[in-house]
Amino acid sequence: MCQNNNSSIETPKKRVLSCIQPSGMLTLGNYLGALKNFAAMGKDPEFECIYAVADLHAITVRQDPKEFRARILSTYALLLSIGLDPQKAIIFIQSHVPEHTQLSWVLSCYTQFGEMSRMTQFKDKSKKRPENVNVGLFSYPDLMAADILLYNPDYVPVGEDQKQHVEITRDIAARFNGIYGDVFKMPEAYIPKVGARVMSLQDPQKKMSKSDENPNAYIGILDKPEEIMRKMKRAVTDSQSTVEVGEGRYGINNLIGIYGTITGKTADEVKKEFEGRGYGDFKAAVGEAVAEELRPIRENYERFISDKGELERLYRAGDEMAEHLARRTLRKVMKKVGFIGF
Ligand code: ATP
Ligand code: LTN
Repeated sequence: MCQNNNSSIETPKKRVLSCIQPSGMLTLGNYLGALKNFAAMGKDPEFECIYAVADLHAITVRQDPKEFRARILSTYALLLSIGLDPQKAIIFIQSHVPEHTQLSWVLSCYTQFGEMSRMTQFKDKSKKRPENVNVGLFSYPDLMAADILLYNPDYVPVGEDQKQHVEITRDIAARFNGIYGDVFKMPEAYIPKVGARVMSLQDPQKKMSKSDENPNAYIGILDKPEEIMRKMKRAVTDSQSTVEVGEGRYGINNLIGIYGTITGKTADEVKKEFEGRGYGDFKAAVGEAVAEELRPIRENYERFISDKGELERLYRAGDEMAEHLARRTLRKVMKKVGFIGF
């Protein structure tokens, strides 16, 4: 039989890159806003995916060394647990690929102080932690731009709050390309239509955040079903009784968003499903849907985290593949700028 082996006519795969910080217990917000997309894209043969644990970014906030070490590894294990196959995706640890910090310095010299000062994350985080407004927190987007531009991705899956950082990455890339020619590919933020902004269960006008002081405000990806049900039961809603999206109904809107993202149901379908039923029923259904969605992740995680040797073997292999790609881009950049010996 004649086999069609003409791979040259296949459309090239689109490249995807994203990172996640090991800065705390990851939440349902991180999962629905970012990780669920990482996994879906990782399984799609149309994409070639590169994901990293952004440990360098995490030290913009003071970290306890022992806890930090454990969290870097557990975040890496979580990336594997969402169903990513390390044979198909490159999964690595940012600090193990020194090209990230090297490129970050170069990019910082092509970033204007004024444009960096407009980053809302910097403004928010410096207000939240006035005792440690460090320069790393300010220049954070240059490191993120380096993470992205080293790999020339087509798409960067992130939650809504990171859109501005992808935009400044594009501005920096365009500026650099304008001077030196086409060095960087223009990346596009890939933001989920639903789930891009999961809100706190206790203050649903605020984003669900792993750094929230109140653990009832967020659901951890590794929370047990009983905990999930308990937190859902306590979720702040309103004094009305209908399960439907409405202006100012932050709590209910958030729960409908979570339920819809997991079940694939539209807000109208959710409304019909719970017509004539109370908030109690609805919250229980949301809790069950979340617990079921997270169950396989928690089970995979327990398997991965118990084999540290295998985890190290996997991240070493990922680091090496990432560095191979990163080195090529960095070399090109250094040569273009005029450094010698590259
Ligand atoms: P913190 O809450 O401590 O400020 P974070 O969770 O926002 O941190 P990361 O861990 O770096 O920060 O976020 C990882 C990814 O999860 C990002 O793409 C971010 O956009 C997404 N994300 C974080 N929180 C939410 C949320 N509540 N809803 C949707 N996506 C989110
Ligand atoms: N800043 C991001 C994490 C992050 C990232 C990246 C995301 C670091 N480097 C590169 C996408 C691409 C955050 O806080 N969520």
